[in-house]
Amino acid sequence: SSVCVHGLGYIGLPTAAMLATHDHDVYGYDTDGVLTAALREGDVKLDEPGLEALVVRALESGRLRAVDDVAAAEYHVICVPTPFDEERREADLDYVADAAQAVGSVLREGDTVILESTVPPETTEEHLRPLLEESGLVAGRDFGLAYCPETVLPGNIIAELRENDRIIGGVDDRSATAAVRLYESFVEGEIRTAADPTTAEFVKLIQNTARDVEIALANEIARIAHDYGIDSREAIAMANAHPRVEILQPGPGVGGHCLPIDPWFLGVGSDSLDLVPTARAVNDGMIGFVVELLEELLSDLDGKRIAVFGVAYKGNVDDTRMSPGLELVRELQHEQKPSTPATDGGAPDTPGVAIHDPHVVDSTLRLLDAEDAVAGAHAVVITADHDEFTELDPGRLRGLMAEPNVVDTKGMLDVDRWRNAGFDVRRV
Ligand code: SAJ
Repeated sequence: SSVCVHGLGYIGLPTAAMLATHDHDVYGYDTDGVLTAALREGDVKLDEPGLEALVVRALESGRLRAVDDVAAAEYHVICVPTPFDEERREADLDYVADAAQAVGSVLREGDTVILESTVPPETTEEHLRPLLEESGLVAGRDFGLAYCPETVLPGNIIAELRENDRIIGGVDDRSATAAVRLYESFVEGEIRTAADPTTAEFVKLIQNTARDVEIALANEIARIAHDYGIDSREAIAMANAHPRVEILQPGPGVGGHCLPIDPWFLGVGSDSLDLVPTARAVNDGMIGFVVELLEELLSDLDGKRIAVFGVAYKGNVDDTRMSPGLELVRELQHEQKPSTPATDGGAPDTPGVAIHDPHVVDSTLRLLDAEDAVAGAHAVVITADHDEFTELDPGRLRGLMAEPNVVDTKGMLDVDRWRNAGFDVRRV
């Protein structure tokens, strides 16, 4: 079939390439002309294992074309960002609206439109549908309309795109059947149809909310364990030996563009959120706990230099959206304000805070290599579990630091090795 994929980010680009390598003729459309031009040269800016190879293969086959104008196609798959508007406490659906308008301009009878972006319940029916019907065509009668959430894990996108189960909610049976036909061409997992798009939207949100709440429990356990002088990771590992207990791992909080946001989408049309916002607050509060651990080591943070290792939102990705590492940088800059004021725009270049991240490329951050970051520092804090950090040589770092302290928020360092090298170690 012919497919136009709208939005070539972390989801749209791999989806477009996957479809193109499964015999579809794919137009990859993005409003960012710089991005599409780079793609035509085979230049993939996202740090995702296997993505560049897949995209290059798709481009070389001639079945994937990165285009600057929306193309007519039998299927339109919308994969645009849906940020959370903090002030209005609602989803920002502007990109969805723009995509709907683009689709509407080329929509024909018999085409099928599929929304993949994460959205509050009822968005497909109440928001997208009327925008598309401005074309004069009617959903369910003249064209198909379905919601099919992506569920892939950054860092493992290509495998999960193929292997994960999918949920499809169509506005009617024909829409659902048409959407199923597209996904079954490359999905090896099970494809399930939900009663309607709203149910499918809800399912996606409760998946991410479940994970957020489960991580909050792990984080709260870590704080309680700390009060008792217990190693929380050891305790959790033992607890998990029970056949019906599966506690997740504590850390510096929950980052990314999904888990910190999706629980709020759930509450856009409901007053029944109670546990969920509390869990959010627990996760957001973990940076405060990390600062407490630093204060245990240094008593006073003022005038101290802290090296923050990992400003990606999690290990082995380059994405810094809502990252705990950056949140810590801001918090430390704030703590140190009197002697070392932060510059405007939140650009973390306070002399008291140094940043190192082997995955992140970001010209607005002053990123240093590991040794420059620890030079003269009083503590290192690990805030993302990048594989590279297991290779750090504590003996060598110690020689460069003002004081040998480390806070490992991800429990990834070999504690004995760091202690033997003279470090005072704290772990979340
Ligand atoms: N984290 C912990 N402890 C854990 C697991 C994760 O603190 O035990 C933290 C991570 O460090 C990170 C955050 O949680 O800061 C989120 O990481 P993640 O790997 O759990 O998930 P994401 O945000 O990368 O991707 C999630 C996934 N959702 C679920 O697993 C239910 C993914 O499958 C979704 O497709 C994605 O959100 C999305 O796009 O919605």
